[in-house]
Amino acid sequence: MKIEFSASMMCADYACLRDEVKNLEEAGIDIFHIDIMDGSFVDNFGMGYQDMAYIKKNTTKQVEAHLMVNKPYNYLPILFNLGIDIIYIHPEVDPDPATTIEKIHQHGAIAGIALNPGTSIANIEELLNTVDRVLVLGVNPGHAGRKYQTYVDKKIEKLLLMKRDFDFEIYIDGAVTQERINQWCNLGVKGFVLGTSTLFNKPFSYKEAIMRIQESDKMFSIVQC
Ligand code: S6P
Ligand code: MG
Repeated sequence: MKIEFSASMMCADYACLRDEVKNLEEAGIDIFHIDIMDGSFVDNFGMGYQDMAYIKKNTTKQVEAHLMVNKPYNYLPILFNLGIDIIYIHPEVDPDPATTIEKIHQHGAIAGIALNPGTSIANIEELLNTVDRVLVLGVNPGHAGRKYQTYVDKKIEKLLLMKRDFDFEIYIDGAVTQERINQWCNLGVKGFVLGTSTLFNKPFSYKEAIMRIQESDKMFSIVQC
């Protein structure tokens, strides 16, 4: 199974977004991850329309929007207009998440739900019938550089078991360290969102960062087989 890596673009250097996109692409990133925040669902503002438009226009890679906003359905027309490939909503702030997911599918995009550490699987289980992806947040939402909530491990384990009965893939966002990638990459987690823990603000290039991750991933696979 190929593991996918997303770059969390709120951690990028906005003084040179053009170079950032190019260097991340060349480094082998699979997806550009855009955190959209409304200052209400979380106490922060993330990226905006222009950022998404620029990145989408300047890459051939997939672009995903992680909507950390209330009423995520309000944002769909904008995202459809930009051709965003993957859309994650937080289901607890949508009164009818199944309809929102249906609309995303009707538009031909990939639909996912994002689960905060405190959001229980019991509350979203039926939605697992409808989504392509589940984005498990390892940190409380809204900021980069936050501490991993270790109780999330149990939720990932549960989802890995449930994946057998449903048709979705699991991705992890937040405090994705090398250790965490090694912990999950051979157990069925499909991808990881890379932020300050492994990719950004490092004394080495993005290419080297991805190489280090992939080499370790490979070594881990060999040990496991
Ligand atoms: C968190 C957001 C994430 C962060 C990412 C940063 O609310 O959804 O996408 O940007 O977690 O990574 P790190 O390694 O700094 O936690
Ligand atoms: Mg995110």
